[in-house]
Amino acid sequence: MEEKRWIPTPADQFTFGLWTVGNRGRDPFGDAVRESIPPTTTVKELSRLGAYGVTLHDNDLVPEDASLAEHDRIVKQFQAALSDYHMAVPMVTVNLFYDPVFKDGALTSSAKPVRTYAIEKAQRAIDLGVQLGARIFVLWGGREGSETDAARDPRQAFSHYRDSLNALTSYIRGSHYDMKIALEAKPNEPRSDIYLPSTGAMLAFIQTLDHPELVGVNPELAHAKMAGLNPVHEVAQAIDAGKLFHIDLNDQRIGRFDQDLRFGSDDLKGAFYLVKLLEDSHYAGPRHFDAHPYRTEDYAGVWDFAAGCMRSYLIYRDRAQQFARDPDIQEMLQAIERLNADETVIRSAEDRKRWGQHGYAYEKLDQLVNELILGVR
Ligand code: GCO
Ligand code: MN
Ligand code: MN
Repeated sequence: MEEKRWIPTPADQFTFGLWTVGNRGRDPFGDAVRESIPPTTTVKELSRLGAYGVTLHDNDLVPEDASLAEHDRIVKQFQAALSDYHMAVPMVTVNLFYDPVFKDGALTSSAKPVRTYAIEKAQRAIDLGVQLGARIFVLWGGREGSETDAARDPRQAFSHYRDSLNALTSYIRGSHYDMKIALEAKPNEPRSDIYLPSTGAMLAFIQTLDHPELVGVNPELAHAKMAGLNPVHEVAQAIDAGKLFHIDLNDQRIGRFDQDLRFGSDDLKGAFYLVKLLEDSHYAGPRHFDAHPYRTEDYAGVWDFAAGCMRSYLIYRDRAQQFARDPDIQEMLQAIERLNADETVIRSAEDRKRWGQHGYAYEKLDQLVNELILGVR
């Protein structure tokens, strides 16, 4: 009976990057364990599982050195698959990190030729996105960082970053595109330190741009955790600023390399509060999974991974709704609210003592929520 609620449909707006299910399991210590999946197959399989759409880097679809004719053929074939399987492309991004040309940065490179090439590559990726119907352009600056600060005054990197982003928003405006940019922060990896390492840093930086209204953020859960931060608070700050343009859902243990684990697979409580936040705030954008199947998996495991991300989201959403209905939890929340609504002004030592001594009963509340998440309530 209840199972029915956990079957994804396009209305849930679940999306996956072509590079996520298509990840071949290569890591710094071992080679690929799976063949690449043709983008049209990904579209078909994800649609079968109930996803709403796919996202892509320019080069996930079209090889960098493709001729114009090849480019058109590949895009046409992909569009046909999208239409056959009723799949959308709400977001595209650009690969400014793989090619050795970007080894010392792309949009922040101190070399003008590299910066110009990066800006033009991003503009072509924006064009491709518009062609596919995308309205969000994610920018993750994987190479925008350093190993040694002897190489560059970081202030110069910010200034190049700003000029490059201004060039992109001016391109979007000049082309009359309905497209917004979402910046994605990550503290490190692949570089020792990446500039603008957190969503908060990006939110501040956006205000210094020519067109801040065209630029928001794409927080990724794993990246906040890599920095030892609470992703729920990061996302909440982005919502508060009206800047949550997109989101990358996955999972991560604090203190590790970028694990890109299946959404909701590791930190059950964190996933619950994140889904609750997105639902409570009526976040209307796609629920985008940016994660990788374990390296141990074959193709069956890849689709188990994708189905697991979506199913987990729906279960957490269900639990969030149950939180709002649970009489014991709600009674406790009301009691806290009554306590906090006290209008007395704290003036005397006695008043302070009273506030200092009363208990908030969060131990009990947290235990109730844990039991709800564990499915025993
Ligand atoms: C990572 C990043 C990427 C970006 C993607 C979009 O850590 O590898 O999360 O997956 O999200 O490249 O540009
Ligand atoms: Mn990541
Ligand atoms: Mn990401």
